Amino acid sequence: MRCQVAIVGAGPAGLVLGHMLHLQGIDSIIVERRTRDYVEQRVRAGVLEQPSVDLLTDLGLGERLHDRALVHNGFYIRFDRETHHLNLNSRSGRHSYVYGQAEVVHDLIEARISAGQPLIFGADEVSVTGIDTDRPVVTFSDGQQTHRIDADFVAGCDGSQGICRTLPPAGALARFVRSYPVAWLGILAHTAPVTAEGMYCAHPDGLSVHSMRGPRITRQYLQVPAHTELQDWPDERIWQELLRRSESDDHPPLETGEIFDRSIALLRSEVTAPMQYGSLFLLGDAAHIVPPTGAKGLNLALSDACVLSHALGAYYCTGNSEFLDAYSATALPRVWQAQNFSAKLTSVLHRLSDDPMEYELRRAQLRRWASSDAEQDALGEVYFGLPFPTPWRAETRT
Ligand code: RFL
Ligand code: PHB
Repeated sequence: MRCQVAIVGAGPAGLVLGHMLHLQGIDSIIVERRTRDYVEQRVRAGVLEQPSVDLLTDLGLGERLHDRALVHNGFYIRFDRETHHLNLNSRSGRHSYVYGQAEVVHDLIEARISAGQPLIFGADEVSVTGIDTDRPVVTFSDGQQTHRIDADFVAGCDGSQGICRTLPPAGALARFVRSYPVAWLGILAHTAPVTAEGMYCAHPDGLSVHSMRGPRITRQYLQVPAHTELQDWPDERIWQELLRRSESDDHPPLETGEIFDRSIALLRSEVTAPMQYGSLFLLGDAAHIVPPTGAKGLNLALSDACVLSHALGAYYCTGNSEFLDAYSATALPRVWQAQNFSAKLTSVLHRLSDDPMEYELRRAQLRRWASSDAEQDALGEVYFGLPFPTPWRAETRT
């Protein structure tokens, strides 16, 4: 097989990139190691920024999204048993949108298939060679025979556990890493949300997050120690802890009910720089990981795809590789803004140490967020999403 861009991984980064390339007449093959069902049912993110929704709408993928997404003006924080709504859009008029990652992935797979574009699920033994040449090769097995894809470029969209991030020689890319001593235990439950928009409860014993996917489906998280086992958390214990951390004097207690999905994810920040090497480009979680606090990961995957698809568009349209060379330099500043935002939210909302001074400093910041319009505007600017960097498109439009 031969294509211009071989894409490894059919998560949000790979699927959006594939779709944007198709719209520009650039052919790609997406190779995914999991099955379609697995990819479409994986429970993960849920909060989309305004630029992500604008992009998906521009790409013709807005119909189901606008029909089903919950449109939010901000979020709630709860501490000292009091609930505060942070209205983050009072000046900007922008929003966040609650729409499950599984839905985004479903819409993108449908679009790919109806456009007749190649998308290979269940690929085994995926390997990539020749990234230091202009003839990289992706091979994979379908269980019976090995297939070979010759491409001009490889897009590594295979997430934080994938192979692409390990391909460049040792020392070629720098890695910035911060691990946190905590994880999020996440559940989906058949219960009604306790507040109209998502809520972070900064309890002295640790964070609980109360988000939603619909009028009768909640997505909730508990801060737990990093090496927690799911088997130590039967439903009763999960509800007891969610109830305890979210107790308040101004709202009724949480509704409890059937839990139908549960998982644990470690909190971690990581950035690979530059996000490219030879003919390999890294996108999304393959290039960087943010802790889930602030809901940035999926949105960053979309902004990377946007930057790379425009750079590839410029290359195939004009033969000019200047924007491809600048891919990492263009994408990284937004990645660091998201890292900064997620790190700040993580440190204020979680209990990360037993130091009483630390707790008082966190409370002081929570009070600022709850009481200051200026603080809420500043939070909203990043929470609703900084603009996607698209230098080539901007230039050609003027
Ligand atoms: P993905 O989604 O991990 O997709 C990578 C794909 O590559 C496949 N793959 C391979 N394919 C072929 N060959 C190989 N060798 C392969 N190795 C792997 C995988 O099967 C998979 O299909 O990466 P991508 O596309 O970069 O997307 C990133 C997002 O998934 C991630 O950042 C978000 O889920 C993070 N995140 C959130 N982001 C948000 O923007 N808003 C949120 O509200 C939000 N909440 C969350 C989150 C992540 C969480 N967890 C579970 C880490 C909440 C949680 C709890
Ligand atoms: C979610 O709804 O999954 C969610 C909400 C808030 C976050 C992260 C994830 O900070």
